Amino acid sequence: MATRVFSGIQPTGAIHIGNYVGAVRNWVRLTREHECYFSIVDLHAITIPYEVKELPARIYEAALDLLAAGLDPERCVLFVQSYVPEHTELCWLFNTLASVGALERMTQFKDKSEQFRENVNVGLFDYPVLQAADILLYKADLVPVGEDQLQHLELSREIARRFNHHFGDTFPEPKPALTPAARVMALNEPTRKMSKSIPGSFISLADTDQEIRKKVNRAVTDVGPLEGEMSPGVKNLFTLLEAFGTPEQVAHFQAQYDAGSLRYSELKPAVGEAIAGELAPIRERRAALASEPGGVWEILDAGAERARVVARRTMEEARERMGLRRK
Ligand code: AQP
Repeated sequence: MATRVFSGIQPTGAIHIGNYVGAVRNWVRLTREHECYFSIVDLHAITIPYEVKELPARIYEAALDLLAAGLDPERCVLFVQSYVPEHTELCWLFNTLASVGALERMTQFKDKSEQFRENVNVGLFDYPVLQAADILLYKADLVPVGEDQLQHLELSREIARRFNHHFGDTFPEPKPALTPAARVMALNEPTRKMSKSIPGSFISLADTDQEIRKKVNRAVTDVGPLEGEMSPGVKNLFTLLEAFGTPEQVAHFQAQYDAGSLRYSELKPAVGEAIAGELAPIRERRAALASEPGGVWEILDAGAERARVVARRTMEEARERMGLRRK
């Protein structure tokens, strides 16, 4: 039986090259072999402060980026989370199985509560339970994730186990598919990860060649003396070259580095060139898709319809198992 895959991305800003090498490029590969569900998780995005007026455009832009980056709606189901209300219904059922203590231990909750002290809302606390519902609604067995999401995925597995134990075998325990690429760090602060919500940290999929080159040239490389260690900024340039360049280029600059003769004036343009080369066709597809009015929303509506077929079936089963339906 084909493996079912689920993953999501938040419409919290422009999709960047970190999201691309850390997630989206891998998603495209997975669609060649598996039944895949990819969601723009807007209900997760609203757990942190956001501009109401901007959200529809962010969702649209995220879909545009994903399609341009190679997700083919014929080969996967691409949809917006809130268009499939079963996500929140299953989340409620799962809330009765998730322990407050486990949620309190979630690193992301602790980090985000620190970051948004003025708005530590219940949605933020419940985020991993909604994530469990996202995955299990489709009975996904494989979830491509970054290392930072492993704790959440473990909770999804725990919820699946508890549900099956109390109400009968219903959900598979989803396994992580760890993304092979290294984490891309922020260009302006290479000790933090590149993030949509950190201005100056990222190169977006929609950036022009000129913007890409300029951003790479300005990337921070020196962060003070580090004895015998590659500085995080230089390491990040190597990460990018590994992700976008050729193995020969990586070997060439590594040899320069080892010999103590690394020249940023050569490395940075090579990195910029490699990124620009891979993003150019994506940007072209993006422009073509954007010129078809209604095209992207139609794809998302059709995706939500397809997702709902599976989601409704799972919900009926879950309600029945939990005694929420008359015999
Ligand atoms: N810097 C990164 N390097 C590699 N992979 C990354 N991902 C995110 N940043 C990097 C991977 O992208 C997928 C989607 O991420 P998300 O939208 O769910 O949220 P995130 O991880 O919080 O991404 P951002 O860009 O940092 O967004 P904000 O600023 O809103 O928090 C995930 O698989 C993630 O691992």
